[in-house]
Amino acid sequence: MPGVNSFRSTPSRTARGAVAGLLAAFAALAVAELAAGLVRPASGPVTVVGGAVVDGTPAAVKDFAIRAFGEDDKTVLRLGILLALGGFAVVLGILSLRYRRAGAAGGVLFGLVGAVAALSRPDSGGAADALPSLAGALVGAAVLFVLAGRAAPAGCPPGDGAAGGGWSRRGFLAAAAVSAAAATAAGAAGRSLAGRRGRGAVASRDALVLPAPASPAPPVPAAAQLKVPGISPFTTAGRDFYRVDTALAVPMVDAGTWRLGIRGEGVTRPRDYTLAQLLARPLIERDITLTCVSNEVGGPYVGTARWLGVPLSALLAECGVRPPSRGGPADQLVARSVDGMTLGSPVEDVMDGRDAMLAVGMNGEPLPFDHGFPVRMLVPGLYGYVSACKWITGLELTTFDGYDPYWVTRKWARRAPVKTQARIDTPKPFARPASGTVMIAGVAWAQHRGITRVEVSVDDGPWRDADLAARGPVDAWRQWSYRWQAAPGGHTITVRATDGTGAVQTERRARTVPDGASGRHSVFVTVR
Ligand SMILES: Nc1nc2c(c(=O)[nH]1)N[C@H]1C(S)=C(S)[C@@H](COP(=O)(O)O)O[C@H]1N2
Ligand SMILES: [Mo]
Repeated sequence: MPGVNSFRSTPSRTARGAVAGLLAAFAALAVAELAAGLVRPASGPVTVVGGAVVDGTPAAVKDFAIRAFGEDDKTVLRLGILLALGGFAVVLGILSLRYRRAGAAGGVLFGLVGAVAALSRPDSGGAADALPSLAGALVGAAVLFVLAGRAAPAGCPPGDGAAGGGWSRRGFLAAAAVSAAAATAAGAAGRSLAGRRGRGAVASRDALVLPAPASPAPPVPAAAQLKVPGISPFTTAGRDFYRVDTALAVPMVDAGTWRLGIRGEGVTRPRDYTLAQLLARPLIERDITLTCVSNEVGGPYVGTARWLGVPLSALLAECGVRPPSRGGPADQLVARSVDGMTLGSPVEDVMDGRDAMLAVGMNGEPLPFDHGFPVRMLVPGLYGYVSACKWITGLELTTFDGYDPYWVTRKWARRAPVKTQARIDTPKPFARPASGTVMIAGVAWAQHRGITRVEVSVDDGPWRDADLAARGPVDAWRQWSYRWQAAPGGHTITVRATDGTGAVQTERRARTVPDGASGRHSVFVTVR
């Protein structure tokens, strides 16, 4: 019979349970990190669960996340997972004071969730990927079992409860300290292991010497770069270049062991290329603007770089590929990345003479890891999600009827040429410029069609021609500016572009899903 010391939940007792739960979760994550360092860094539980969340998130929510958190979306997701895990750990810890075995079993259950997520990742390295989650869960469960035993007061009711364990402040604190210290050490060891793995990739990038292009970028006239403060520079620096991908852990690919396979329908000579083989081919260098389909009207997910790469059309032709217009059986080119991402482009576009390429260089350097080292694909005129595969490792010729790549299974359009857009870079929304001459300026893009005109309207007044910067490459954006005589008061500035086909940018507003935002960018300012 329980005596005077029958089960009581006191604040300090609850706190001990919570601490036990959190320490167990910490130990689990640390051990998992260590195991992931040994197995494969991307198989860690937070990464795989995060990846599963990313893949399972509906397009609209993902789009919202990109909009709300921008490039911090991955940090926010990681934090969210850790917070959720922490919350469950606290609950499990408190529960385990009374139901010690059930608490430990709950911990193992979490490990199973991680293991399932790991095995279902498209880049899963096989059964071994489940190890980090399982090892972490087992250790976490053991830590919880021990700590819960020491956290529960002596004389608790027997049974599934804290039988055998007894509350001793010193015993609990000692066990807690030991587990925290061991977990910290395991976590640090895991990180250093993961870092060491990445080191081969870093070294291979450091050692890479980019060949000179056989076809250098046509010179961009100095007058293509306007000297208006606040305007986006013609060339976007690598560190300022937007990044959009689903990779929670940036793939660290060793250029020395990297291969690109080309196979599929109509590929009469399937081949695997090493990086050295690609670099030995005649390379082209081009200024190309890349845009994300998730870019809102006026949004930041667009940038221009000087890319160095292998012409893709010739490479495909070498493998026997013919575009549909010349009788080829495949109309979709599916690119696959080392992390299992798939992106599909029209074969016709890739082979129609535009500068579609497998890029190896960005602004004079090997690709940054964030932007796809060692090789990524680019097709001027198409949104990134249907063309710009980073960390590419395979090209498969197939049909649009036969295969839906990653984003298409998530409600994005199969085909997505970039929509003509103009953006006001300056003045910024809600700026308060002084009255008089105000420079309005920005960029406009319609990759592969080019920009022939940009017009500005103030307060829905008549459209007035903006000054276009000198004509640069047809695949890059074009700067524009407009000298505005501003009178005091609130004003709405709107801009629209006309592309090389003569089409004026539509005023019809469309959301980013399914094939890119449309409408015109407006900025409200208050002139002083
Ligand atoms: N492997 C891989 N490649 C990818 C993606 C991705 O998630 N994974 N995202 C695509 C999208 S949606 C865009 S807009 C571009 C962005 O390229 P950037 O990050 O270099 O700007 O990469 C594309 N290539
Ligand atoms: Mo994108």
